[in-house]
Amino acid sequence: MGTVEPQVAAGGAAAGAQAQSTDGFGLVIDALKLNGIDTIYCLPGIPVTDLIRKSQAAGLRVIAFRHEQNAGYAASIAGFMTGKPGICLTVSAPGFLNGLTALAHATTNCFPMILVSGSSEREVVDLQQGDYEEMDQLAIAKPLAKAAFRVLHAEDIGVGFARAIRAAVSGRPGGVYLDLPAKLLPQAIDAAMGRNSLIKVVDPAPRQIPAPDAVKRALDLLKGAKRPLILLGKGAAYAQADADIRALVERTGIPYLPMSMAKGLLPDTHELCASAARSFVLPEADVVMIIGARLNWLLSHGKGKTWGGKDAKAWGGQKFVQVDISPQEADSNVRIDAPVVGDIGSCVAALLAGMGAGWAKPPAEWLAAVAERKSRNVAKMAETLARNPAPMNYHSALNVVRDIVRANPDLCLVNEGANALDFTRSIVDMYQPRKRLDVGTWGVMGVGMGYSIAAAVVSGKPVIAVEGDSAFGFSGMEVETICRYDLPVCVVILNNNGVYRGDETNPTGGRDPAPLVFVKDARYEKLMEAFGGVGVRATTPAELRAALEEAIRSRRPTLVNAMIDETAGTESGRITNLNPTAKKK
Ligand code: ADP
Ligand code: TZD
Repeated sequence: MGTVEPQVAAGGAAAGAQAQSTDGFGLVIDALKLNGIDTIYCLPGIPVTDLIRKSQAAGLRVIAFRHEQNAGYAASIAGFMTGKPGICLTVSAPGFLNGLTALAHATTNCFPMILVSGSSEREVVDLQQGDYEEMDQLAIAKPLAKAAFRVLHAEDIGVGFARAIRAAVSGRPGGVYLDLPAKLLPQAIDAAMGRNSLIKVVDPAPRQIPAPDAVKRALDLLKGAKRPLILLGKGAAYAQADADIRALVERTGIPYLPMSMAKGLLPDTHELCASAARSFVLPEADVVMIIGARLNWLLSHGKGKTWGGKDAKAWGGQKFVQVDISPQEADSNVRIDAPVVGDIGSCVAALLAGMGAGWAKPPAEWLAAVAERKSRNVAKMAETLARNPAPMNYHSALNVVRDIVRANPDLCLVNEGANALDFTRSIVDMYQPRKRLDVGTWGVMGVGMGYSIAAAVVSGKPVIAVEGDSAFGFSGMEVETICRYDLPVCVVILNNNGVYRGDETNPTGGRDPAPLVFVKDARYEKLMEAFGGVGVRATTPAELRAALEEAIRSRRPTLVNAMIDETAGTESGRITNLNPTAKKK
């Protein structure tokens, strides 16, 4: 078992008379280590303070946050980046609830994560007698988690973690809740018995091989296509089948569109990348192969005008191949003509094998039409990026970030906001897989600092977080955590003085500000300085560039307050159509 001493577990009971025993603390730590989990994202307090201390003493990397939601988001994205469940550890009731948003987020985004929360005494909770931080946490977590478990006896800790790990990473990954009542942790048991009770999970995410007839059906459909398209989602990025996915795209010669977090799976500058022709290829394609993406709102549910349908609900006439590990995903929005169910690595390998030699590339007219549309849009974008207005706007600021990422393709780019999100996604090219980390399926605000911290911890590489000023506010206090752990995170706030934009006024003329605006010219950079990091206020692209270059060179925690034209944004960014009341501005 490696980490377990001959007599007593790592965090276990004291030496001497009790040398033959271990306890719940030690078993939790050993269960994690035994399964290759080396980091926990947490916030201490009753009843987990000692568990956190002992975890650090036993050699786990312990990252302690200022708010559990951020620790939870960190765990969720660590799960996405590594394929191992990210661990978030919290106290009971309110700490648990703070972590729960991130657990639900992990489940929604198919990220493997385990929320481990201490809880108060079952006897008191079940009789509702008013214990300290009393709450039936297991019942509350269940509908939001892929699975939820409670461990009552120290000898079951091994099983509890094994089940949680399997549930988090097997099949479609998701968030798992593990409830550890306060009384469990100090429970002493015989050390040998404890050791034997631990489980090293064998093959936690077993390969799921697709059926040969399903693979053939998919290939037949693709073969007959005149205008084929491949859609890569974050499931494809998660699967870590990077080389095979690239080979599939290149050998078929089919243009592809990456979803936001699949950017960089192949470099965005790849000649078959059709991002710059998105609004052309979606309605024009006749066969679309979706790999690790869902036809949810982000893809207009596979129908409507985006797909060439004659109205909002109409089918555009495309045929779909869908490669996914979840057999229930097909037909969720439109008919899937060729579902291929299995893990993406196995499915893509089977598709490559099934293609054989002599696969004909798509018709030249299709490739030429895509290329033509692409180059037109790229030229238009280049023109916009070359402008240098005063004050800065999204384009002139993001043109700098784009250059920095091109020069440092292994850095992680965290991104949230509305306009700050949409413009960054379309302007900043990504070159490597799993480097773009953003708001995901919910379009949630608040992931920024938790993601940045985990990205720095997991990758050891610099992180740039491009944040709307509203988005930053949800997790901004974690700049202290960034400074405390001295992480190479550079936060860039695209500051337009408000939510979406900063120029609204109170229509009554009263003293209160309009609900979408913030304090004008807020000095966010001072927040970073307060904890010993570097703060920069940038009003020009040149100042922004210098600050970013220095942050990457020095690896010091940095916050650049990039002042943007307060009239530059659009309400709800690109999803104004989903906002029932937005005026198109
Ligand atoms: P995006 O937001 O990028 O469009 P989604 O989160 O909607 O992506 O979809 C991801 C899909 O990938 C989910 O349907 C999930 O079941 C699937 N998936 C995740 N991991 C794997 C895997 N290893 N193999 C196959 N499918 C996977
Ligand atoms: N709360 C949560 C948790 N998630 C959300 N998505 C929202 C509220 C609503 N919302 C958005 O969808 S974007 C956004 C909010 C509040 C902030 C947009 O302002 P910003 O970015 O300053 O972050 P831009 O660049 O000014 O648009």
